[in-house]
Amino acid sequence: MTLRAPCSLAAWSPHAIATLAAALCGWSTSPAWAAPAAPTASRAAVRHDSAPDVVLYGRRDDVVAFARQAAEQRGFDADWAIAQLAQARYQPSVARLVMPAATPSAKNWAAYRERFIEPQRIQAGLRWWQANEVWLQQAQARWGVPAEMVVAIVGVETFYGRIRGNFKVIDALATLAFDFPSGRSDRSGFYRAELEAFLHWCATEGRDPQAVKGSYAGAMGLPQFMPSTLLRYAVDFDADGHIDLDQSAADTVGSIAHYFAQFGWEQGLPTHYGVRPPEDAADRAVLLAPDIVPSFTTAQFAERGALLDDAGRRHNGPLALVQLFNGDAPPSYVAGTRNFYVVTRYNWSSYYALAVIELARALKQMRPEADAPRPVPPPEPAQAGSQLPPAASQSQP
Ligand SMILES: [Ca+2]
Repeated sequence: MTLRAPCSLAAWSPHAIATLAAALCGWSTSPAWAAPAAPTASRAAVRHDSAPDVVLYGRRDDVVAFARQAAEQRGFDADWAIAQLAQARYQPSVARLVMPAATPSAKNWAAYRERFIEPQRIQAGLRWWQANEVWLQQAQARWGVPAEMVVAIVGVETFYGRIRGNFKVIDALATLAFDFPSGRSDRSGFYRAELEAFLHWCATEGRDPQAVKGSYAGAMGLPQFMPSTLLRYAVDFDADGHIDLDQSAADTVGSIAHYFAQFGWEQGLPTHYGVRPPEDAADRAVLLAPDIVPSFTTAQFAERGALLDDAGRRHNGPLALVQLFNGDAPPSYVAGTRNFYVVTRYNWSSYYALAVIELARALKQMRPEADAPRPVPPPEPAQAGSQLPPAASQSQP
């Protein structure tokens, strides 16, 4: 879940060589790219991906100070944390991926939809649903979140586990925490908090931090939870004593449903309605101003000239006029409810939310009736060596 995408360069500096030597010899250094103690000073240009990918963090002063502070706050062993971070590597490709695209493409809902609502993902989703039906039913009963929504999240996030990201999470988070690239708004504070949460989780679960893989932003497992999200919202749904979002479909199902519930998912409430937006530009601007936050009654929609479908007109509660661009074609519009807003808490994008919702609807429509014999789609051969995620959680429409 969360975050953004690609591009930029810069050269491999002599400082990097110094850092490598320092790391290998165990002394401390503060090269320009790898910058010194003050968090806000830790901005470095993004280096080219052809630069050798071998710079360990070693015993950098700011990293050691971070580890000590994190250990004190979270109650894990400082020496363990220092030793783990000393093995982390700066990853140029992570720094590059966190940059905005050099030439942002026009937002295009139709193209975005096509990428996620397609036969292969639907078939994989139907199989995943059937394989995990018991857990999905239990989660629905407990938190009121429909099975198809949970299945759709896993489908959009990781294509049912095929695309989880192949970065060492500790490398990705250290790179973004200690050497966040210049050229975009600094989010190193966010990643320092995520790195702290990651170490906390590893210490609690007895995980080897060097062995955990995830996205370039540090999102992990089938639901692509960031470490802080994992600590806060993940649940041990199969009650085996561990939260495992990598291997346990049960924990994945429970954690996603719990996350939705915690953000206010309302059982039985539709996610959105059909709507024709106001023809008057000023009225349209008023309804679009709060973006995806449901802020208007059906009466206010009507006063501004927005025409809801029949179900929408019967709705009680606030609505948002959600606009999705289609490149050069006219935009699409939906009237989002509080439940639409809840889906955007998983990834703050209306395009993401509608993709999840429409994949969920397709899965539900394609699913054989519960009491009828079910044809099971044949399993597909396992796909080895997934590379960088075109994953939903890291993509912009
Ligand atoms: Ca478990």
